[in-house]
Amino acid sequence: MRASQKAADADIHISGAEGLYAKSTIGGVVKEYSERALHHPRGSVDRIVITIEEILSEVIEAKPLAISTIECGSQKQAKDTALKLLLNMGISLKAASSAFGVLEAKTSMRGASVINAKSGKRLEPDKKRGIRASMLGIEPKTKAAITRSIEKLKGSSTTIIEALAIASKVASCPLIIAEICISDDPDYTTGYVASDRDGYIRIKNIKQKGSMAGGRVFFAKPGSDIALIKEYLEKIPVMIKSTNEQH
Ligand code: PML
Ligand code: MG
Repeated sequence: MRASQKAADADIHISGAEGLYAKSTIGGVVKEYSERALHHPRGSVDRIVITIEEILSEVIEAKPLAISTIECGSQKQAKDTALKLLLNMGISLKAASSAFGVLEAKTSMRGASVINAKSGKRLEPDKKRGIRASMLGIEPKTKAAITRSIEKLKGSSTTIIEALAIASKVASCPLIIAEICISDDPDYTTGYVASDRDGYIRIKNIKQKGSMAGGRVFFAKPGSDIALIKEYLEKIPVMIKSTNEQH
């Protein structure tokens, strides 16, 4: 689903969501997605596009990243924490600064920016749209187990689970080293840094309440072919599923 609001120069992205679902559940999902778009904290929408597509190709499985949370008292502390984590994951200072530039820009993108983890150069072919991690779902038992495990966390469990599913697919892409996300919802101030090695690390207070800025940045291994990254993230179906040891 993608929903937007017309504006003088370009449409403003309001809401987006995706999933892999059993055919029998489609009616309920369409209702849920349209209602989400119609009552979104980013503003009113005048266009909602819902695409329903049968998956015929093989669905790959990927494990959900382990969740941890870092409490930060201020935006500065949260940004410093995110930066430290990224540097520790092998992201250069130049690339991390380039990412913060994208995440703090006034207009947020529908998709994510992909940045070379060393040079900091943006790689996505369409800089306005970005690359949207799509064709991903979370297997119902895994979703139920994660929902139970995050009950005590303050935050919307739907938001956390959907973000975790995206981060887990992104981390399963061999050409991506790490991701940083700051929600573009004005009332949601928790962001995250994620990687296959370190898991899904939530960072509290990474933005000021009321800000419409935010988005996602994926850091690519230097020398990666952006066409392969785009193909994997947008076209290859991935179901997030726990292994038995994770339950
Ligand atoms: C979004 O708005 O889609 C991003 C949500 C980030 C969720 C962070 C968390 O609370 O785990
Ligand atoms: Mg959002």
